[in-house]
Amino acid sequence: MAHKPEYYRTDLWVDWCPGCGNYGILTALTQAIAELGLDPVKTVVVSGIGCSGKTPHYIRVSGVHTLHGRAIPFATGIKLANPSLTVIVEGGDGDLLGIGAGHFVALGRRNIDLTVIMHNNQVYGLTKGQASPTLPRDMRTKSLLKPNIQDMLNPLVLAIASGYTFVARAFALDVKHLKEIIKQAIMHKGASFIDVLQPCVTYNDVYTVQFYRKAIYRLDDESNWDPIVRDPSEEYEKKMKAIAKAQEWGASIPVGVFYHNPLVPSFEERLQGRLRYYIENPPARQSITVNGGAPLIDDRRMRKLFSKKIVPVRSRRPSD
Ligand SMILES: Cc1ncc(C[n+]2csc(CCOP(=O)(O)OP(=O)(O)O)c2C)c(N)n1
Ligand code: SF4
Repeated sequence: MAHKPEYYRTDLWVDWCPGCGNYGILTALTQAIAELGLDPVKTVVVSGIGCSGKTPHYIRVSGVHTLHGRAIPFATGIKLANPSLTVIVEGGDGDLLGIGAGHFVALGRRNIDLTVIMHNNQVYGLTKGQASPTLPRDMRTKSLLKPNIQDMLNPLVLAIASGYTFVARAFALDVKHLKEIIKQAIMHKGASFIDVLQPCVTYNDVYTVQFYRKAIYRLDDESNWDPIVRDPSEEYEKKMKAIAKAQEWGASIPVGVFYHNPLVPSFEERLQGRLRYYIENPPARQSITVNGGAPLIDDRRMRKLFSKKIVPVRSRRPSD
């Protein structure tokens, strides 16, 4: 049954700073879920820690607010246990590309059907504005004593190189465009990534709303831009073009879909190739008990399973 976006909003007080780009992301995500008519019980929003990490509290679907940098592994477990769910990750640039960088890369390699929405404000908002991995070298925001000493990571290039099969960028305050990109990302069957340019009005006085409004242009407006891979032979060329475009930054910043490859098998399809009944009978549907409540794996069963096959299981320490 279709619901209006308001149906998907909780009554909780939203405590982001007035003017924060996160409001635009929340609105776009809620509208996208409503327009796709997603079942709130079968839709899961998973976040890490940060200002961005509060998103699941404000949206009335299933949700988990996990640990800093650990949203992707949580989401991976949820999706692989129950592939019928729609699972969306909300993370900051620090969360996903700092402490969570290894998990970010692993998701691309696996091409699990998850959607990652990155709130990219170039700073660590919740911990008061330290430089995040997306802040360019020599930039100095309001909260930094000295210009940034480290080089930046380009999130789009990293996503394409890691294997994400849908890679896009949008601006948090262009809600309509962001909503359309989120819908496309959710509908894509594979790992999708959206780099959302999200002004942090409290700690980042370099990448402001005004800055983005002046610099942003739409890839859709370029008559010859076509990011979709329709034949495996196009993959290399489309990736290279997307990587080149992703490096435009400064006076002109492209937004839209950079790369979309629907031909790569998802991790769930790869698993189905090995475990014949994986999709019909995934882990979430399987019983974890026997004989009316005893755990499937207990000490006795473990001993029986392993004693003959691998090494004898000792019941006591050798010195006892
Ligand atoms: C393991 C761990 N390390 C550090 C922290 C402290 N911490 C909390 S939020 C945060 C940074 C948040 O920045 P970002 O992920 O960019 O999100 P934002 O707040 O900007 O949305 C840090 C370092 C933590 N909670 N856990
Ligand atoms: S600190 Fe920045 S990112 Fe966090 S709520 Fe305030 S404006 Fe938004």
